[in-house]
Amino acid sequence: MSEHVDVPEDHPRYESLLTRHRIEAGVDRGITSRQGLIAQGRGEAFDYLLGERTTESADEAERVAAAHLLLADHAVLSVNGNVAALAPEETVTLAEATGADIEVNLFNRTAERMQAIVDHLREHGATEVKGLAADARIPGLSHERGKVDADGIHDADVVLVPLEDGDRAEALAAMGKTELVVDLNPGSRSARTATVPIVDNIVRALPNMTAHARELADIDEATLREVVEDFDAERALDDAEREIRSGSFE
Ligand code: PTJ
Repeated sequence: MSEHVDVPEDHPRYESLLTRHRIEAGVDRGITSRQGLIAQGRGEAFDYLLGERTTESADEAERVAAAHLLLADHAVLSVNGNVAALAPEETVTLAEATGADIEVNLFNRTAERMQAIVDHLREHGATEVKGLAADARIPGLSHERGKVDADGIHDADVVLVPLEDGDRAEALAAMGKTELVVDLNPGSRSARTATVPIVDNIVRALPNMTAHARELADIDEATLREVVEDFDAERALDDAEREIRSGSFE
């Protein structure tokens, strides 16, 4: 088990250390896979290079993603073991603010981990969590990795896929879905496949998307469509790469 460690609030890496402890606790509770620790390390490296903040460009992408969720016929927030450990409450709050469904969708799927994540999300306020039915498939993906709910991700027109692996992001895009990807690596296949790549930490991206969704909630549909259509994914990725190259590091 991970030992309890008090992180001093004045530590320069305070947020980052707290995030690490949440992932560790996720592994201990059977929510996060051990590979999730490696994914977290990779994400941290990019976050460090980005200055551990939401850039102006990422903020714009989060606003556009919020507009997509509000415009969707059926939006689904996909949750894996890392997202469940890092931001369960923030996921539930975004779902409530946008009317989206929540579905657990794992790369390393086991029945135990699926159930542990569903229970964890319920403990954090989710009323309905999809993913256990697994009565449909993402075409082109091997058995366990391709399992989804027929009335969830399979049916959705807009899917938020945070920290996704490249294969699945590509397979979902091939199904014609509008894909909103949160990934700190602007060079990853998932980010490059996305309709809206959000190069930001999931712990900052979700609350910021909720804030944007609340602000956009009363805006007319034509204006929301303008927000979505004005977005340039290629430019967002270029902006992130530029931020990484020009960063000043502590
Ligand atoms: O819980 P499972 O079984 O579905 O497995 C989830 C992981 C994350 C292990 C699986 O999807 C995986 O192996 O993903 P990858 O291929 O390592 O990709 C994860 C991506 O997320 C990488 O590009 C990381 O830079 C990025 N990332 C990691 N932590 C964060 C992040 N992006 C945003 N916020 C983070 N906190």
